[in-house]
Amino acid sequence: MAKYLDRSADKASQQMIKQAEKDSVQLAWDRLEAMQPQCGFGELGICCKNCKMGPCRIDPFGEGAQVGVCGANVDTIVARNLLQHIAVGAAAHSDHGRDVAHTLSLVGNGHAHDYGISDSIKLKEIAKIYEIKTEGKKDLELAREVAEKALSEFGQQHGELKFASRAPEKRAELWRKLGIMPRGIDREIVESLHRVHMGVDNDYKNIIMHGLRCSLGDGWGGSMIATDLQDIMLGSPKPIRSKVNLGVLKEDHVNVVVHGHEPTLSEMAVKASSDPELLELAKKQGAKGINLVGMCCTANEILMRHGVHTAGNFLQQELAILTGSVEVMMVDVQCIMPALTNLASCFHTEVITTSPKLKFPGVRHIEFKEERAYEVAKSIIRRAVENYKKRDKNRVNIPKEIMDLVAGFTAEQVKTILGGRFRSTYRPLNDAIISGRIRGIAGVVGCNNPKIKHDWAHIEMVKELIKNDVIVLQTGCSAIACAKAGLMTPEAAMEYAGPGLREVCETVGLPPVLHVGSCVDNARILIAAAEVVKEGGLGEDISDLPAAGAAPEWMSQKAISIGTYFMASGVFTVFGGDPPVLGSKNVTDYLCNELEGIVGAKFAFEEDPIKAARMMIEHIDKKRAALKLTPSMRAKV
Ligand code: SF4
Ligand code: MSK
Repeated sequence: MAKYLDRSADKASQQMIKQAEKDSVQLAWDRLEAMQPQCGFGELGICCKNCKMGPCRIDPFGEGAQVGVCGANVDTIVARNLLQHIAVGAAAHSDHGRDVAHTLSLVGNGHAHDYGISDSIKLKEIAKIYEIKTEGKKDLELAREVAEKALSEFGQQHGELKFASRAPEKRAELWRKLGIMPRGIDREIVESLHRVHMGVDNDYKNIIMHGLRCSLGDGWGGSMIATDLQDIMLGSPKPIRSKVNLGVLKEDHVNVVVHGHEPTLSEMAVKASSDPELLELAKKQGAKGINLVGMCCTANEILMRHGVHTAGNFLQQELAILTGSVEVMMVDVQCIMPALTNLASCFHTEVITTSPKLKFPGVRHIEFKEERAYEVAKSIIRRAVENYKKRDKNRVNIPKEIMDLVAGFTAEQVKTILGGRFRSTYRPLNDAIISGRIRGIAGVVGCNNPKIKHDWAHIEMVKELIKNDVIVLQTGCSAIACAKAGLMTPEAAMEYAGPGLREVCETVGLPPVLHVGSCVDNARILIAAAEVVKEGGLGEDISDLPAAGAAPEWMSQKAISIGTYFMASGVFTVFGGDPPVLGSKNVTDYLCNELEGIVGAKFAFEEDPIKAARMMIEHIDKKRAALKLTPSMRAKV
């Protein structure tokens, strides 16, 4: 098969990969090929470079060294490496949450005039969870107090994270009993780094249990703070129609791609892209207008709130530049390939960094300041407009592929859509699950990875799930993959869903696959699961639910943290590629078997997306049987 067909399931991406081959431009897939053979020790997680007595590596065939210079065995080394990944992922999400809380604090104190309070109902709800009195208080005063409380949870040393109280009581009690209730967000991350220092934690089970605690501080802490405080400031999403894939780039417009994760600046960039002064300037440059589109999770944020078009997911960031039509790619943090600037230098595209946490040598940096957010956004869009005249029109090659989707499904919105505006409730969802029209719920999330055909595993897995009446909630690049495949429209239910799910979708006009948002918005999935438990009739804990999670094309440390907090919250979770733990039989067995008896959920590793989907469905059926529910309309997979 031609390389470009093998590398991506997405037609627009195939076209650009073919173009790259013709132009001898290196992409992630080529760099992966050049990297072969990849280090087998690293793949298995059995190398350690935590101190200068090493690097040490364990012989997987049992003939050479079986312990590091310090005596650490394979179980310790593998578990420590895993904990390090979880800590890094949790840190990335949580630092995002911290920045959002900081912005809300500036808003409350009157120092960030470009933002305001967009959802005062949610502000009050969150204040209540933080046990802040709301009566007689103005929004800004409340915002100040909520922000302070949220910020204090990062450095909190004792007690429990407040948002963990949103989990079912039985789950919270289990976390307490196991000693894994997160105390403070930063505290669990720092303790993870302490434990992996040379000569600290040697017990692989003890190390992994702290990994669970650290990840819970992400899911029920940092990520949840990011999601909820963003909703308060920028608005809570509602179902919204939009378009996705590289075809959203426009030949006759100034194209600005915003890429990364944090929505604070991109929110202002959306506004600046319709600034009359800049539109006038764009016309003077010969462009018909300014076309701002998103990439990766920044895309998901502005899609959910404003319906801004999405150009693509992780493996399409280079492909967008290759179209020759991008004036500026504005990046914030996370999942920004260092390869971008080299590629951009072959075109007129300017990459602009905006966070002090992410710079490229020699690349223009326009630093984001919350206090003058709109001014910063405007200056970046202005640069894009001015760059339009440098575009080489002969090199413009924009794929035609474009797909409709509906996004904006939060835990609150699903409740309203199903229960009606005056009686928001999960009852109809629970009843549909109990009656078997909906067999179960799956969260399918995570990245792309050039080791797996781009988008293919997401699409195949999700199609298999909905065909079997499992409703799917999605975030991140996984959501973008399935949106491009046309799975996120109400009409998709007719074509792809099983009879039970189709009936439910048709009744309420819901797509069978719901776009729930960005990576931090996996917190919305946790809240939805907790709400379903609270509604009653499906057990007392998240682990009782006929539900499962998956990250079929994962690559980042954040995906490991997400998978871990899904599992620690009681959700059976399948990873599409093996996390680097297979070098230790004990660690693998602990994660994939023993933990089920401890936290009511475990991991599984399965690269074949159909097999993985069937494992999820089997698990869902097992939970249905335990709840003594009628078999679903499709009893057999
Ligand atoms: Fe080797 Fe132990 Fe140092 Fe790791 S901590 S590099 S296993 S000596
Ligand atoms: S952007 S973490 S590649 S989902 Fe959230 Fe996509 Fe994974 Fe980054």
